[in-house]
Amino acid sequence: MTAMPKPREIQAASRPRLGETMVEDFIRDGAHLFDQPLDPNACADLLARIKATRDFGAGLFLSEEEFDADPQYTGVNPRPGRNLLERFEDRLGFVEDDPQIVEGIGALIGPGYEILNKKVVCGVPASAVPAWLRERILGNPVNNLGAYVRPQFRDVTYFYGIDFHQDLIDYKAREADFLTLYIYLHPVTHADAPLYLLQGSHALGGSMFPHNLTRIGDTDWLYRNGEHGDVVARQKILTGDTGFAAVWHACTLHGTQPDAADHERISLRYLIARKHAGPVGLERVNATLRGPLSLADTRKDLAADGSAVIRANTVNRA
Ligand SMILES: O=C(O)CCC(=O)C(=O)O
Repeated sequence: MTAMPKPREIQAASRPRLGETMVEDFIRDGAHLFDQPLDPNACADLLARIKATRDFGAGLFLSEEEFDADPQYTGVNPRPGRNLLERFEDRLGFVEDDPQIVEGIGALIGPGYEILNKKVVCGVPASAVPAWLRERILGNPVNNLGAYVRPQFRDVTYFYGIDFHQDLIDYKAREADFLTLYIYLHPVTHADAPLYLLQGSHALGGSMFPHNLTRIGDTDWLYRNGEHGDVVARQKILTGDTGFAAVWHACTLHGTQPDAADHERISLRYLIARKHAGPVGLERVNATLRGPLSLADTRKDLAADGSAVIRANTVNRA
């Protein structure tokens, strides 16, 4: 006689598989927010180790004179050989081996995926940013502070807010074959520079930064991508607890406001690319996009030396 399924088994069998849910979420929203946090103890342990490496205060920054003596706007992000996460490689299993991450990402881009990039991202509070620097960067769309940080601390990316952008921005001429995985290592409230995600914005494909966005309600934005049309994208503010994890499409608009708390916000950011040659969920997602999958030019806000030439910011008005 066949054994009767137990109630928990019936529940599990009737629940859509995570991979399928993620593909559906990507088609609709361009993102998936994981239900279960990653191991909070492992997050707290990693956070303590990161914080022990430096004081995330004003001492991070060059003086104005030091900066002006030799301004360097490019090559100031973490890179192989200068990336704090390289020291903690053996502590990242709670992310990279987490069953929901492995299953979900595998469903979207297939097994054997490649980590293109992983790093610590810090939202710097206003109290830590020197007054001269706050004045200089006021209103800039991309306040990646790497240029102003002392070289020995450039193993982390520091933001004082970044306007709505696509992660495709850093990958000229590359197809949107990768995902971003973003993890909070501590609780993130409205004051801690949470991610602002524009759900559904991926639908217009790749688009040059800065983006054409008009606020049309409390949470909605009208987003236009030239000849590729427009879409109403809903703003979702990603507040969350320790271990909160989200993954989004390379064309999904997102950004942060400056950290309004009196302490830094520390997160992990992974870019994960497809390697699998067979069919993957992302192909179904990309088949629904109305715009290009790659861009010859991704941004027009910078001069040749990497300094900002456009001073406008949308997310700060959100
Ligand atoms: O962590 C942040 O404040 C912004 C991160 C982000 O949007 C990015 O790195 O693309």
